Amino acid sequence: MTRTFRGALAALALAAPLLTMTPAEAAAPVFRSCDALTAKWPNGVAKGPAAAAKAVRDGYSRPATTKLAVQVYWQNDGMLDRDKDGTACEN
Ligand SMILES: [Ca+2]
Repeated sequence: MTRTFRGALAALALAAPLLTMTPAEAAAPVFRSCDALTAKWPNGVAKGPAAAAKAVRDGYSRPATTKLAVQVYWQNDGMLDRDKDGTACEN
């Protein structure tokens, strides 16, 4: 019983990264700085339309919300969305 449980846990641990990362997310580029990100998306990237609207209300230019831009947001949010308002590299 215990042995089976450990085996199940090990299998789950191996499968977990596959469940949380889709190939599309894995392909979203990582940017080391906002200078690098805004070279491609001058107004930054938002996690979705609501976050983009908030950025505009806050006085920024509208950030990108294309599918790739949203993936880039989630790929880089820890580093580049320091105020955690849903837009990385707003300006
Ligand atoms: Ca932000």
